[in-house]
Amino acid sequence: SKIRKSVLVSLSSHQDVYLSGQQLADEAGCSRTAIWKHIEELRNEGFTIESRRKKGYRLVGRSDQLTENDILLGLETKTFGRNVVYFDSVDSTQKIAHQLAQDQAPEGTLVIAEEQKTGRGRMARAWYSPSGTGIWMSVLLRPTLPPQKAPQFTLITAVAVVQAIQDVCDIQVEIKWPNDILVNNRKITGILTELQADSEQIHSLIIGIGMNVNQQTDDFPEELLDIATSLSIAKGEIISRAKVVQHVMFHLERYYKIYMEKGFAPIKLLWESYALSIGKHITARTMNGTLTGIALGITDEGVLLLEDENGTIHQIYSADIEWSSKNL
Ligand code: BTX
Repeated sequence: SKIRKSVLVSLSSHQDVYLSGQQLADEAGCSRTAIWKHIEELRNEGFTIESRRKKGYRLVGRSDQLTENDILLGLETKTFGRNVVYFDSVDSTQKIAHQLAQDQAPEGTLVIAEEQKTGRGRMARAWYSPSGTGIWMSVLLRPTLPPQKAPQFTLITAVAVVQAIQDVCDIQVEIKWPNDILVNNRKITGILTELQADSEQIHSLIIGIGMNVNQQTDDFPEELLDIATSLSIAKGEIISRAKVVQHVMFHLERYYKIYMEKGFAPIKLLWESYALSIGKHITARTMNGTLTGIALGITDEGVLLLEDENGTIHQIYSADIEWSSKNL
């Protein structure tokens, strides 16, 4: 409910002081009696809210944490997310997962943090990963495959994330090739696939997933205001992060199995059904320059096909995509 969300937002942004029932009621636009009921409801949902006579209410803690127990309780996978390595704060879960890969950690190991100090995106870009509101995690896989297959895992992960979001939030999301998941044209999730490999074989694959979950509009820094959004903004409710993690693990494990048994074709079909860019006029900025044309689809390898004005079809392995004004 809107009131409950308002109460929670007020309490969570003033965790060091008590807020009176009247203050909360004013902010939520309801009566003090209603506030009292919503506080009870929040307690039932697992929030620890202290109340003091004449002082008011204070949020002490919340059950929506991402520790090993929070993730394991309700997890329906065989291996994915069964070995959880949790941090309150870390530089980057990718970095930790790379180390764990070297240390023979089992496949499906999940590294997750409340906060990343230096979360990263592709090409050394920064990924904003504040405490308490998002999901910042890396999954370790060890597929017996040549390294050329690695980019497909970004697409497999995207399909798994889309299905997890649909399960938990039931909202419309779209994939933008290769690694963004969008809601209302704003980025809600970014995926970063990295690998340790020799020329013939992948040793380990580290899939980084950054999901904006409970941020409100005010929580994003200026430069992200127009490009980022969160599940909570889209849905209008506070979302359980642990539940989202569990569903992502579930679908990722499922699609990984399908992929290893049947190849990329079944995933490709699903991916294309969620993709935003197919059939559109796009601009692709690659390391070797900029191309414009129609996005035809992806190949069986997960490579983007772009047809330029002369009818030449280009294979694009890595790029940033923008819609051209020609679509309008
Ligand atoms: P990317 O290079 O496609 O996108 C990075 C760009 O996205 C940034 O330059 C910025 O414009 C924008 N951005 C930064 N932070 C956010 C955010 N929170 N929400 C929306 N947009 C944002 C995408 O890279 C891949 C990101 C993977 C992040 C995960 S988190 C767990 C793991 N650990 C780690 O260090 N990275 C991965």
